[in-house]
Amino acid sequence: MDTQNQAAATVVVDNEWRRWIAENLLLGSNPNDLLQVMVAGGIAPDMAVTELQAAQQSPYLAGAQRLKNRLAKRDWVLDNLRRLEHLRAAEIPRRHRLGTREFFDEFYTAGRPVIITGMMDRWPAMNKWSLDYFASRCGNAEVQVQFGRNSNQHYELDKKRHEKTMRFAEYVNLVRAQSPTNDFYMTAYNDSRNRAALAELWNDVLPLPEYLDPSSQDSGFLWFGPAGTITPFHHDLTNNFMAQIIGRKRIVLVPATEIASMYNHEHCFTYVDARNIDLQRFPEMRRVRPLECTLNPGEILFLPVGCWHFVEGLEVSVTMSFINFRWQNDFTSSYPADRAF
Ligand SMILES: O=C(O)CCC(=O)C(=O)O
Repeated sequence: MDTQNQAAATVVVDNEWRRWIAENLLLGSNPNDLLQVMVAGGIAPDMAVTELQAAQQSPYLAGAQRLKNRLAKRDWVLDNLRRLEHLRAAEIPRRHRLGTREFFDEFYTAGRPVIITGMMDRWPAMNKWSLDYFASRCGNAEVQVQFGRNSNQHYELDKKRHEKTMRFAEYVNLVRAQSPTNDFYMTAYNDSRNRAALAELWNDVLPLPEYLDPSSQDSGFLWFGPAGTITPFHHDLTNNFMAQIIGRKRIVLVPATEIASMYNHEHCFTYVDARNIDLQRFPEMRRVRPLECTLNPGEILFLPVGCWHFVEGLEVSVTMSFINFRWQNDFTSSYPADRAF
């Protein structure tokens, strides 16, 4: 859009202006306000009026308006679910050794988060895992981590650019020495390399047949980092278990039904920072009711598909995440291909 040369009124209405007009008319802007912006942008008033009238009468815009109405109806359905959700207590329930049937009926199929306690008590990892154990058992393994995250505020979106390979013992020493920091973190994204390199550690993790399918290939992702790691607000494309082994994590959740207020600009991400929600920049966030919890070692958090979550490592922390549930968990293949929302 060319906004130069305002006084001479020589700017032509190009397709970028037309896209802007269409978008703003669909958003419900007053055509007179749009006219003023166009004239201030250097478009001759009569040309601006003609273009605005053409847009308002355009059958293309009428088609788009129809889709907008349909989306508004879907938003109404989601908003009803959101309002009903707000009638519940604002907390994530903790359930001790939750049974299969109860988990399935009350949480998995209902898309509700829950913290399950008492299911990891027999895991060898709970007693054996420590920084020393990691270094002594797998120190020579070559692993991949996310590195240099402090230099890029969009480090999660750009995670490919932050891959770094190093010996596991070297990484363990970094974690030991530099806490707290968000500059480096071994995440599930690094898993394709790490699962094979650290295979020995997987022997210390027991299957959870009450909820997970032990025959599945997707048998756990390792997250290991110093205190201070931040995984910004995003949602997963699957249901997910976070099983906490070492250290505590602070987690902020926003149910999937709140998506209309989450400023989801690209793929599964938002720029909203859970630590300091800027209500000037993101006013719709006033409608959202975040749920907060601390996940302790030995606890498993169920994160329903689409549920927004922000995760902060309060201490040196190790988590295993799992997606190999006994029930349908492929929501990825039906995810929209065009991810610029
Ligand atoms: O533990 C973390 O830092 C993030 C975990 C997470 O976001 C996930 O498993 O989807």
